[in-house]
Amino acid sequence: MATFTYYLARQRVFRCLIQRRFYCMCISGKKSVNGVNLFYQFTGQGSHALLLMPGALGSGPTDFGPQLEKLNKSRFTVVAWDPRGYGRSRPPDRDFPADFFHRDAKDAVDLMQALGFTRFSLLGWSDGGITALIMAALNHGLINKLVVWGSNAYVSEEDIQIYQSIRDVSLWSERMRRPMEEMYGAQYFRETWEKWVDAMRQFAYNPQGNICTELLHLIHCPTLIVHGAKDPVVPYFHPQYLLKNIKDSRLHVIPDGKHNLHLRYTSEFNTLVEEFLND
Ligand code: TYC
Repeated sequence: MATFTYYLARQRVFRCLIQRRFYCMCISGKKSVNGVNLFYQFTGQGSHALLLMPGALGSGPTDFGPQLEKLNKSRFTVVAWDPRGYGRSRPPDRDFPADFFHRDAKDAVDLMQALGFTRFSLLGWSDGGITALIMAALNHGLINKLVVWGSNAYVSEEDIQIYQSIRDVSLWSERMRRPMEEMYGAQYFRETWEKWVDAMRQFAYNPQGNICTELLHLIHCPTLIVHGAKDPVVPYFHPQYLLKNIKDSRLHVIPDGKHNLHLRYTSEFNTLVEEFLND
């Protein structure tokens, strides 16, 4: 933590507009990790460190505006990162080798260690939650508590059909597509999204569509699984599977929540998470 505090002192704090609606007194920077310059933001000065982990093609500013702005800054030091090839962690362009979730997990651990954190909790959304599950399973001493939502440990036939139905971004609503096109440009976004869908479909060739099921029993930290009952892309059997296979886990369902429940039901989500982390 000392290294990190020293590092902070040398950074410029600025108020940045995120998601067009939220302001965050965030410090941002890039850190060279595993040969890539990873972008991160952080805010708050609490003793409990948190890492916010975005979803597919996501980034700190696009995926976590209300968390960066509103999570309790005296209790938490909140860090958000952009995985390699996403958001402002470019170059490089994103690719999807078979082990890309494990690669993200190692990048995230190494980034937090490079920033001087010796113990922290994880808030992982969707793909970020898959990465967080792997991190928690493989780094016991490092991970304090875990929160995941919209995540899956394997790919089923139903998931494959959902992936296929959203592969063509020209069929997306303007509201969903525009922020991504603004961040990436239309071509990079379209091509990278298609690569992501194809990579997810590859998991179907693993036994039982495995992504990280064999690691779940290694997760020992307290785990909160959140699910939106109206999530159109992640069926309910996924959070149920996580609940059954992670020892110290509990499930909280938000009845009207969809996939982006933390953006839509911010105060319910933030309160739930803060209570779990403070507990
Ligand atoms: N995992 C995606 C993300 O990280 C969301 C998603 C889940 C998309 C399931 C399609 O069938 C799907 N945002």
